[in-house]
Amino acid sequence: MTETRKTICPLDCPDSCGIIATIENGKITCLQGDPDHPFTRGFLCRKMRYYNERIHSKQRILYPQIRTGKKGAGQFKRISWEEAWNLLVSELKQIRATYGGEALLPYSYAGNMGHISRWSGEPFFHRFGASRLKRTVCSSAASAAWKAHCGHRAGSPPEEAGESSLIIAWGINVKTTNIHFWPHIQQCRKKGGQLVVVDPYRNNTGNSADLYLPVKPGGDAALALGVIKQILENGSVNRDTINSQTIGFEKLETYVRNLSWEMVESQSGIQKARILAFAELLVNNPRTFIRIGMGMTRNTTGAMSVRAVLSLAAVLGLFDGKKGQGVLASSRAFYGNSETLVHSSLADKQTRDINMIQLGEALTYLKPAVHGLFVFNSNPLSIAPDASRVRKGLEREDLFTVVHEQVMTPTARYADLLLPATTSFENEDVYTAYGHFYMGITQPVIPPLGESINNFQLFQELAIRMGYTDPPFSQSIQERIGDFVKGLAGIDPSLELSTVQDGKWIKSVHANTAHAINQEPFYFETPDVAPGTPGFACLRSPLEFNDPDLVSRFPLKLITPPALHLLNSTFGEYYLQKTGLLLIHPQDAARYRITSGQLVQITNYRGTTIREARVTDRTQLGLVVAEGIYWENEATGQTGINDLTSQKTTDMGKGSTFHESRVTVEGIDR
Ligand SMILES: Nc1nc2c(c(=O)[nH]1)N[C@H]1C(S)=C(S)[C@@H](COP(=O)(O)OP(=O)(O)OC[C@H]3O[C@@H](n4cnc5c(=O)[nH]c(N)nc54)[C@H](O)[C@@H]3O)O[C@H]1N2
Ligand SMILES: Nc1nc2c(c(=O)[nH]1)N[C@H]1C(S)=C(S)[C@@H](COP(=O)(O)OP(=O)(O)OC[C@H]3O[C@@H](n4cnc5c(=O)[nH]c(N)nc54)[C@H](O)[C@@H]3O)O[C@H]1N2
Ligand code: SF4
Ligand SMILES: [Mo]
Repeated sequence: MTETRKTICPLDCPDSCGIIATIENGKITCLQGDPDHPFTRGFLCRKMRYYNERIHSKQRILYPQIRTGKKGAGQFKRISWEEAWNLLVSELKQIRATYGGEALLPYSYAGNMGHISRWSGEPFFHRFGASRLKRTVCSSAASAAWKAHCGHRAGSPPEEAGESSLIIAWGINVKTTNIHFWPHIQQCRKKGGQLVVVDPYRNNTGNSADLYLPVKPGGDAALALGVIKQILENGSVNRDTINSQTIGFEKLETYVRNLSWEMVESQSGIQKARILAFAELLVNNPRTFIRIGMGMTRNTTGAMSVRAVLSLAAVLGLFDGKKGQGVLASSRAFYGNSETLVHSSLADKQTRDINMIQLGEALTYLKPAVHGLFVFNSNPLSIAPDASRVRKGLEREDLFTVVHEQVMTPTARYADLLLPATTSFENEDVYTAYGHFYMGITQPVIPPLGESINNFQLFQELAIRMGYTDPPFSQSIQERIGDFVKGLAGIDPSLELSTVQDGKWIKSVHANTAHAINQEPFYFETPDVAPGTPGFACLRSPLEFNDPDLVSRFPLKLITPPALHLLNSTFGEYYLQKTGLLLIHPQDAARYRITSGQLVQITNYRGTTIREARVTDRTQLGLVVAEGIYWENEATGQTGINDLTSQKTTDMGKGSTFHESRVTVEGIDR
């Protein structure tokens, strides 16, 4: 029997695509884009088009297992769920009795973006009294910067870009990470509009740009403030816009007027003449849309970069809300009452916070020590920075590690207890998006495979077996979805929930007003910043890039953005034999005697890994680029790219600094 069902892509991607799945005899045989989805309009990226193979693959973990080999060896024995529950409950009870609740650390992120799947562990961990994971790895620097200057604005609907005459992709690789924004760029260009890409290397999107600006990594604030300086100096600033829509321009104006062009050029890496030309382009195109990516935030001045670009947008009047104008960092189309998901009131006290970026530190140095690690919806050994520290932690014999997973990830290999997880196609959930203004609710497409259970079931059952009788633990998944959706800002209150299940799209009410001259003014100056940081956008230097000791030992800068065919570390099982490429500038390649195709050892004081060199002028002198989080490989001893990245955090939001490492390289003979 063949039938089709609608669902939503669960992956951590701004597009949150509508999907039509074809099911034949209980198996998903085909996945296609849903033409009715207003933003993603019927096409899927390559990763999801073949995701049915991953769902039904031999690599799926389908039964509970316990470790039989040494930690990391990936040797396990099948057990029953009853045995698994008994072991889990007795280990957790023992950890709590011996060391206290905070000795347990949950570790989860966004393997499945469904709001229920993502947050279903929180009620349990609050009730247990576990340490609290601060989930800062992705967008916290950008969010802190946005909130400080824009307050509760939602950002502009991306469709508006199609009406623009100029689109700036600033620190975002649209063609790789936000592919459904591309048709709007095409629409803009068809009518004679232009695309500018600001990025330290000519990425996939930069290759197709009308203008590419090779900013220094961490140099965006200098570029943005340089443009403001030029707009002020040549008198094209629109005082009416500034007076009517913004607050606190004076200090920024004085600061920018006093900035030297030498400073702007040296920090941005862009010559003055090019900055003047960029300023002219912006002033001549009032219908400009700035799409801000996460890439520019992943260094120790990341929040400041966003603050400066937002300040430039405000000077240009892009928050005005006229046709074709816009600024989008990530959509806040819907925002919910998170309490309906996390139930923090179940905690009887405030327990300690642990930043997920500093997992290495938490597992190796932190006192009182972590003795239980509960991983789900994430693959920390691959995605967290400073992986050699994380690995050291996972090797500890006095650490009990539970991993709830779909496939045998590098982290799963270190589990003491391994539990089988469903894919999103096997359970219901609710999805909003961070790249557009639509949400939807899904039903299971197929029943759970093997003995796999979903995140919600896992924690509901565990809570009951721990003896917790609080009401949230007897909720059904439908009740949790209902609670969450009821409180969502962005939904039309008259909407009947039962009418929108299964492939109907709900448009945020903010989509109509979001970018209009409404709500709040833009604050050039804000008290809402980190201590010691001025309230307005200004220049700061990235810490690791400019550390004189590290500069002398590790002459090259490294950034590590996503690859087209991976989604963070998801799909890594397909590329076990691949090291991934390292892009290196021809002059650096000559200096280190490296040729394309050669293997290179990349090293710094944190760790080392191997990649295949690609000599290219797509990157700038002094900068190497490693796209993609390929898995480490126990069999070959190959480590991952995050062995080189740092646990340092951003200037605001305590976010990640994946694009700020210093390294050296050495060619190795095959
Ligand atoms: N195919 C694919 N798609 C993905 C992902 C994936 O892994 N693969 N990951 C998803 C996730 S979780 C996220 S958060 C998003 C992230 O997607 P994006 O928002 O695009 O962020 P990044 O890919 O980290 O970086 C984007 C660009 O920023 C550049 N960059 C690095 N440092 C700087 C800088 O200092 N200044 C400027 N201007 N640019 C800089 C990088 O070179 C890169 O080209 O993508 C999502 N989509
Ligand atoms: N070097 C470097 N590192 C980075 C980044 C970078 O640009 N460079 N990007 C960072 C960013 S932006 C992010 S968002 C993080 C992402 O970090 P993670 O959210 O950990 O992302 P994934 O690597 O996709 O791993 C998710 C895992 O969850 C599993 N999974 C999927 N669905 C479910 C489910 O329903 N239940 C359970 N139990 N498991 C499930 C998948 O099989 C997968 O192994 O990585 C960060 N790491
Ligand atoms: S990964 Fe992104 S582009 Fe690909 S199907 Fe999922 S939401 Fe769409
Ligand atoms: Mo992310």
